[in-house]
Amino acid sequence: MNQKRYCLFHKDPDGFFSAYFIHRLHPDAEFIPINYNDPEPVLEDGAEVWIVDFSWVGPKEHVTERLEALCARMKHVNVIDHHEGVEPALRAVTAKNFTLRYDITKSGTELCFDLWANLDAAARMTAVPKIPYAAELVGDYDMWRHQKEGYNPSKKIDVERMNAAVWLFNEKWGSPEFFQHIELVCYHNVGYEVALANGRIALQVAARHVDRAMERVVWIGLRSTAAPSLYIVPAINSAEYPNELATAIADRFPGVPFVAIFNLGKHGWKFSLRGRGGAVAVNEVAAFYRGNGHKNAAGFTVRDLSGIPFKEARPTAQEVADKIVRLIGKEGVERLLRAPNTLTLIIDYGDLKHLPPGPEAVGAFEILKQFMCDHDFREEGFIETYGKCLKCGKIDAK
Ligand SMILES: [Mn+2]
Repeated sequence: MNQKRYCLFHKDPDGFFSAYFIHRLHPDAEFIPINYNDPEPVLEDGAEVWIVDFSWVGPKEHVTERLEALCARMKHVNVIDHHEGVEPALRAVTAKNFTLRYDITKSGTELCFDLWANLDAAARMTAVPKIPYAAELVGDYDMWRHQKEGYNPSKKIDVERMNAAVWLFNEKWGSPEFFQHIELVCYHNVGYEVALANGRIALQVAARHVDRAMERVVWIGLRSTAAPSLYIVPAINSAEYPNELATAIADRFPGVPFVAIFNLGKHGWKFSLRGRGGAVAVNEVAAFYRGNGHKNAAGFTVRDLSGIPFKEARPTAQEVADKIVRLIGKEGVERLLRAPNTLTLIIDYGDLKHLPPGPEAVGAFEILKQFMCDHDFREEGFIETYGKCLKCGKIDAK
């Protein structure tokens, strides 16, 4: 009977391509896509196990003991990884049947390619080939090399397109058809070109989703285990593109301590928090809601939203007008409208000053005007000039 083999690979493009090169080495292996928080897969004892672009399931602090336990059951365990922070845990594994290939400077794809290419070249007594360009692009994305200074700009676009394209592969991850697809993209021009074209469309779709989602920003209140304060942060309800959305919100609201993406999942409302590298560690926020993660990326799930206050991202023009009238009364509004720089005054009024000049501020002004007389003030040019009612001349703020 053949030796039973498993290959556990990380559920991302770098993991997919890592697994592809292990597949070239051991096409008979059973390929299992996996993430840190996934349940431990059921593996037959006595097998040979490959764990690539990844270091076994569960929390990182238990990696050593879990790998030791796995080694005790298996014929041999190979780990090929490059993820930061896990190296000490991997080096601490002492089992004799454990082989570690770890290099923080290379992608999982490169590490697995190197292993296969060297063995293959030695067996054929040929020169070691160069890594396929598609695989290089996937590895560069994973290593974030395309975001570093000096990276060729046209290659950067290809890196992003290729990574987006790989997420679109619709064969079952780890199936023979899936690896055929990767092979096509790596070794056939048409496969490569089609992937890049698909990736381009995928990025366009993502950009449009982000644009639309940005119109649904809400502000939510979240607590932390580390401080008594309630953080009011911008959030977007979306099941898709959490990373792209987090970047987009953070760019739009540069002063906030962190941002959140949330959606209703199988087990409740899932919140993903993204920190800004500042004073607030989002894992301490997640911990308040029994979640976990890292300083700049963490998450939690709640059964319902009763403990999380929501409000609209920005007051509408009507809300601003209502609030000003409530605060200073109709006479106050009348005074305000007669004053010079009325728009500025409205915008700066108390806690409403976060309403920036723009369509909403103009809208608020328009609503306020309605308190001044019964005529329709929507004639063009009125707002810009703080003019008077063209019918009764009641307001003159000049
Ligand atoms: Mn990787």
